[in-house]
Amino acid sequence: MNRPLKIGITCYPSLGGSGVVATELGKILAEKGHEIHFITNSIPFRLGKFHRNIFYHEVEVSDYYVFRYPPYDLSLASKMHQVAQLQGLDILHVHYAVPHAICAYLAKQMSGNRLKVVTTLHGTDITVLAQDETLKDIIRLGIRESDAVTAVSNDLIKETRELLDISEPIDLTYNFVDKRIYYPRECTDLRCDFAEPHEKVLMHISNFRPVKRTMDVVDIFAKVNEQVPVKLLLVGEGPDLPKLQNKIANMGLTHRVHFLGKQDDVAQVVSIADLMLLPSEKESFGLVALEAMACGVPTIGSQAGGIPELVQHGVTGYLAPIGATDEMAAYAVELLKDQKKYAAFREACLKRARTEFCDAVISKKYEEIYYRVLGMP
Ligand code: GMT
Repeated sequence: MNRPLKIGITCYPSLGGSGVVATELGKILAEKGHEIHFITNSIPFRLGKFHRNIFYHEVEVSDYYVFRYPPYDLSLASKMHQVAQLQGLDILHVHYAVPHAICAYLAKQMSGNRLKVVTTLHGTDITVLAQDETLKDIIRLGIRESDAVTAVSNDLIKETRELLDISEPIDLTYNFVDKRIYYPRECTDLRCDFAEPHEKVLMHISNFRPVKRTMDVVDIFAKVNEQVPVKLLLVGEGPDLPKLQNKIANMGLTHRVHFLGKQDDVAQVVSIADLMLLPSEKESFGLVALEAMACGVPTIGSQAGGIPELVQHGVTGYLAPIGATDEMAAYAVELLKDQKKYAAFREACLKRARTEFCDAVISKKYEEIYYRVLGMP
């Protein structure tokens, strides 16, 4: 039996799936007896209440007047080093390559190479940023200098190898959900606030960035609405939202759409839905489809990135080529009209989320990686 570890975790504390996965992982590892030190610029939003074995170290940035751009990355690297020294960290686990993997590399140098660094790639840090010539070489450095690199899908591993010419091993660590939080919630009352009993509910949750193709969400919804009475619930905020609101108004569909804004209790909100829509242009994994799956909600989405590794076409949802909104709408109608098929999909969703993508399986995988890099097999 290996000893518990002292693990520093750096992530984006207030944004997106990578921060959610990093925070949930920290919570689970702390429950298993490891000591977790979050080194971030604010308290991770999913941390919630007090947790035994979890500590938070805030990164403060110098705003000295000569700086045109305050050097956040250098302050983070220094803080990582200080926390590693003071707390005796074994591992620094950074989520999202930019700038975290590079800051961790600097912290490791400062600690005389004693500290081990694990980097988890989440998606846009490779699929978007590694295509940017101003960042490509430094992302490659961060990856090559990590003691272990993990990625959230086989597709992301493949893209990383192709875009950055990386031949070192990359471990697969899928996103996961905590089954004590993600299960089908009772939501009869809540559902009544948004839909009549005879209406179905389609849902989309994202940061409303262009890669999410939210205009496709509305097109799919409008096409389904011609054949089945449906409501669309949009959860989250982001740059494409105003454009989307205009499109919905121009189509005369405002009365059938609810904008819920950002929501913390995703399991409760997702449980209202009959189907999740995820027609993304790029999606290394699609955490939201897993959250829906764990609540028994099938996804209709695109075949982008790692989505097919999560959503089994014809079993836990349906997938079509990017932009094929007619096909996606037809699949949605098929599932919504066939109660028997829908029940089978729902069961398959629950089973798959609980077995393949549960917290116990994936957190064990991360622990194995930590012990491996520390030479404690
Ligand atoms: O979806 C986003 O744009 C946010 C981004 C993030 O970094 O938080 O999400 C990425 O990481 C998630 C967690 O691993 C994945 O589930 C998402 O698929 C991935 N997003 C993209 O690849 C676009």
